[in-house]
Parts: sequence; C-alpha cells; structure tokens
Amino acid sequence: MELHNETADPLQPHSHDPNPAPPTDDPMFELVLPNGRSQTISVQDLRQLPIVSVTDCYIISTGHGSSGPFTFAGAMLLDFVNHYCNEPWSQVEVVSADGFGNRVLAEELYQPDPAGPILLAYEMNGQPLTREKGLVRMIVPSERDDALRQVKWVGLVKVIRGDGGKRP
Ligand SMILES: Nc1nc2c(c(=O)[nH]1)N[C@H]1C(S)=C(S)[C@@H](COP(=O)(O)O)O[C@H]1N2
Ligand SMILES: [Mo]
Repeated sequence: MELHNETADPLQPHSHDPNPAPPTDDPMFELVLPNGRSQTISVQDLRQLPIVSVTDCYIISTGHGSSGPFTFAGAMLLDFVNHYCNEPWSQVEVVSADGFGNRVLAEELYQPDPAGPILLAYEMNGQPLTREKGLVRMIVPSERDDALRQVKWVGLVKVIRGDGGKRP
C-alpha cells in the first residue's frame, strides 16, 4: 500500500468505538510477506519463538474506563517478522478480522520504547489469553491514550517491503 499525505491512513490511530466481541472463533491468522507469499500462523507457531513478558500494561478504553496493570506475554513482533521474512522490510500492518488495525514501523521495533517491545501476545497474567480477551492480541506497551494500537483478534500480519528493517 502506498502512503499519501492527502489521504487518511486507516491503519493510523483514529477515534473509534471498540468492538467488544470477537469477529470469529479462529485464533489463527494470515501472514503475508512482501513477495506475496502467505501462510497461516497458529499460537503454536508463536510459541516456537522466544516468549517475552511485559509488565505494567494498561488498556485505556475510550468507552469504559481503563483496565490493568496486566502482564502480557508472547512473541516480539520483531522476532516474528525476522523469523518469517528474509527480505528487506520497513513496516508491518496488523489487522483484525473486524477491520480494526494498526501500522507498525520498523524503527519502532528496532528501537523499542522503554515501556517495552511490541508483542503478539497470547498470554495475560500468566494464563493463556482467551479469544474473548483478544487472542492473538498486539500489545504496544508505549501506547496509553485510547488503546487504539492494542489490536485484538489479529487476523492478518502484512509485511511491507522497504529498507527500514535493515539493521543499522
Ligand atoms: N480488533 C479490535 N481491536 C481493538 C478494538 C476493536 O474494535 N477491534 N478496539 C480498540 C479500542 S478503541 C479499545 S479501547 C480496546 C478495548 O480493549 P478491551 O476490550 O480489552 O478493554 O481494544 C482496542 N483493540
Ligand atoms: Mo479505545
């Protein structure tokens, strides 16, 4: 997808009424690589990658107050992308089957915020995350405004070509 300044990017945070219910029962999601290849990823696949925990995560909901602190655990999005993608990449689009999604830049992954790295989380407070609570959920520890980056029910991870993902 090309980015144009004059058009709104639907994957950048914008005000939004949270969808309370999972769009499907299926926690598997699709990974699409820059070369167009795609594959289905399961929680079991994510468990093959190093598990990383981030404490003191909050979900600041626009509609119904905030919740937390939570400890989320899962695969780092950076580890995930670099495990499956062998081409230069610059961005990752993380989108739910309900259409809600977020764009993550390579720089955010290579220079993580002090709050913690961005995760594809499958555990919360030491327990498997339920589908109702967002399995698989992207957790962006630095985001504490409106939970507009805390994508529940990840359905698609699309890796975008570019040189931003090259290690410095
Ligand atoms: N897939 C998906 N993820 C989403 C949303 C959504 O509508 N769909 N809403 C976001 C918003 S605006 C909020 S406030 C939180 C709510 O998360 P909670 O249900 O864990 O409180 O989910 C975020 N993630
Ligand atoms: Mo929100």
